[in-house]
Amino acid sequence: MTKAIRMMKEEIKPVDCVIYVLDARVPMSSINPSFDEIIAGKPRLYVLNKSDLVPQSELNQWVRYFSSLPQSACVTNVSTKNADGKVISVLKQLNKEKIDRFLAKGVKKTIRAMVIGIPNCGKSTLINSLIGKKKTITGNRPGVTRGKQWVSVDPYVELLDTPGTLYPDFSDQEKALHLAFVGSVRDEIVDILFLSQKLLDFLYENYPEEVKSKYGEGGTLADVAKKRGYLIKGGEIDYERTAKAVLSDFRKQAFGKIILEKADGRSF
Ligand SMILES: Nc1nc2c(ncn2[C@@H]2O[C@H](COP(=O)(O)OP(=O)(O)O)[C@@H](O)[C@H]2O)c(=O)[nH]1
Ligand SMILES: [Mg+2]
Repeated sequence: MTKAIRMMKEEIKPVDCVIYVLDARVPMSSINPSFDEIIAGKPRLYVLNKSDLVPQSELNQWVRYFSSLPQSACVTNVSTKNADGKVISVLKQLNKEKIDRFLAKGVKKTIRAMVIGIPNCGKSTLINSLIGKKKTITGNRPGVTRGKQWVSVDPYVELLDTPGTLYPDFSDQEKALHLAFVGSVRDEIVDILFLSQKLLDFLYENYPEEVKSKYGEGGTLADVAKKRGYLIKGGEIDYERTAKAVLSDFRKQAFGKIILEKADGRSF
C-alpha cells in the first residue's frame, strides 16, 4: 500500500467531502480506481485543475461529463495558480445543510475536505492558493507532499492535503505515457528517449502546426536535435539533451494549449 492510500484510509472517517483534483490535460488518467473504495459514500467535488493549459471547448465537455457522474456532487474548473475561492464557496454550498443544521444548535460546524489526486495534479498549489500563503509544499515533481496537515482556509472549511499516488496498473501503455508526459510519473523511472519520441509522435499527429513551427518538419528526436543544434562534439546528436528539451518544452506550454484526452472518450 502506498503512503497516500494508507493516509487516506486513516483520515477519511471524519471527512465531510472529498475534493478530487484532476489534471485537465489528462482527466481520464487522473482517475485512480484505488481511491474508490476509500472515498465511497463521501460527496465528491471534482476540480478540473490546470485549466489554463487546455482549450476551453474541451474543458467544457469534460465539465459536462463529470457533472453527469452519479457520485459527483459538483464539478468546477480552476487554475490553481490563481484560485479565486470558487472551490471554497462551492464546498460550503455543497455542505450548506450540514452547516445550517449545526448552526441551529449553536454549533459552528467546520467542513473537513480531503484533497486527493494523482501526483503533480496541483493539490498543494490549490491549498496554498486558497490559504494565500505558502504553508504546504509544492513542487513540479511527483511525491513532494509529506506528512499530514489540516489547514484552515475559511472559518467553516478545513482541508487536508494528501500525497498523490498513481494506479499501480500500468498495463495500459497509453495511460502510462500520458501520465509521464504531464510529469505525474517521475522522469527518473522512465526511459526519456522513448517517452519524448512518443510525445513528438503525438504532437506531430495532433498539433502539427504548433510543433513544426518550433521543431521543423521531421518529427524524430534526431530531426529536432539538428534543428535546435543539440549536438555534441563531432556533430553527433545529443539524444539525452534533446529528449529533456522536448519534455520541458511541452510542460512549459511551448506548443500552446494542448489536451491529451478528449471527453468524447477518444484519447489519442
Ligand atoms: N499551469 C498550471 N500549473 C499548475 C496549476 N496548479 C499547479 N500547477 C503546477 O503543477 C506543479 C505541481 O503542483 P503541486 O501542487 O505540487 O501538485 P501535487 O503533487 O498535486 O500537490 C507545480 O509546478 C505547480 O506550480 C495550474 O492550475 N496551472
Ligand atoms: Mg503535493
